[in-house]
Amino acid sequence: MSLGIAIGARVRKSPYFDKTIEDGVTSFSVYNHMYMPTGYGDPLAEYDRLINGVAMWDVAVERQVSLKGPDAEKLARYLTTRDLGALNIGQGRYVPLCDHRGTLINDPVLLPIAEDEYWLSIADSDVLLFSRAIAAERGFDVSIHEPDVSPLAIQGPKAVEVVSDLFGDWVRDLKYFGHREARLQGIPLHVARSGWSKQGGYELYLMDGQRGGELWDIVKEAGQPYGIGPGTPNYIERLESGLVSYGADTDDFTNPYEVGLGKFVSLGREDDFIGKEALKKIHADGIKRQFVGYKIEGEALAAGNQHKWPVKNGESHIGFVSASAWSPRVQSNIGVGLVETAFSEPGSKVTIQTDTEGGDLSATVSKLPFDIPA
Ligand code: THG
Repeated sequence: MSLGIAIGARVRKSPYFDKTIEDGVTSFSVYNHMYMPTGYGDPLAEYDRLINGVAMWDVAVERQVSLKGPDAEKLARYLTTRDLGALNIGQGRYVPLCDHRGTLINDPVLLPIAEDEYWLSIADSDVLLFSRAIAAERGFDVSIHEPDVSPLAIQGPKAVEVVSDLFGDWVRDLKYFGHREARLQGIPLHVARSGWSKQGGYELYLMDGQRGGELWDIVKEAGQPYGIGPGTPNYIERLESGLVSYGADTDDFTNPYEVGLGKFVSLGREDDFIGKEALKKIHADGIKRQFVGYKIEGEALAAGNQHKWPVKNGESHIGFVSASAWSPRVQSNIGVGLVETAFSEPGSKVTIQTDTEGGDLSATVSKLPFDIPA
């Protein structure tokens, strides 16, 4: 089967778009109304670079929602479920956002940029619209817009070498989610220690979309001694690591407790935040589903199930598998998804109704992240 995605003027392009084409991108998804590279035609090489070397990813789709003005901090705190405590410029936090029903609507990284400016580095949903409406309804004095900022991720165990060659040894001292303004041959950007993998790395938040091609070339050149190559947020590694993919793993009823983000919900906060009342009730009632791993029997699966595969106990539908692949490190097919809590204990046996030639496959529920044999 060979399916295409239409490339046109309606969907937004990353500043690195032309460079990703030059470097052989073979597939895109759409995320925050932009094309996002999802592969360069050699998934195992891309996986190997991330696990053992270094890869560069066009993640310009991680758009920033800038909250700016006297009430920016107040709005940031009101939008997030987390108790942010003291917030210092140059730090960052992973901050789930919920709606008034306690449903997860995004899982951004919050970056305090200035006393009166906060960026939400967002996953795939319209936080700009939501936060503008909330700010207006609350009468907050804040302006909200999407700045010209486009992250380029450098991920993998050798990322630190590439980034310190480019910027200096200070990048080694950045804490996780820490960020600092810098320039690279005059290109304005923020260097952050972050990225959607557990292999370590950095993100360069390009602040001039006209200079994406230049930045791409500089990073590619600096990475040559370390064997850098193109990659994308990695389908297999994120399953192994148990990172939640908002939209893939969640639906319109998913709360943060179900997907392991309960530790970022601070019901004890004295101030109000969106979803607080609903989340109190959800917490008191207990969750009905939980995000788990699956070890799946059968032939090696190609990465990426097109549909959410139903998970069954006999004939009853008890959950789904939102993503699956063969894991070279676990040496098994693995998947993730939500399952009813009665079946969420590691070791539970379930049946997965795949849409592959293998048909129904037996699977065992596993904890997340998966154990990686030494
Ligand atoms: N980069 C940037 N913005 C983003 C993403 C990104 N915005 C949203 C999207 N990814 C998904 N959200 C994330 C972002 C970071 C992490 C997980 C999901 C993450 N988690 C660590 C972990 O789970 O180990 C640390 C969490 C913690 O303890 O605070 O890094 O990729 N710019």
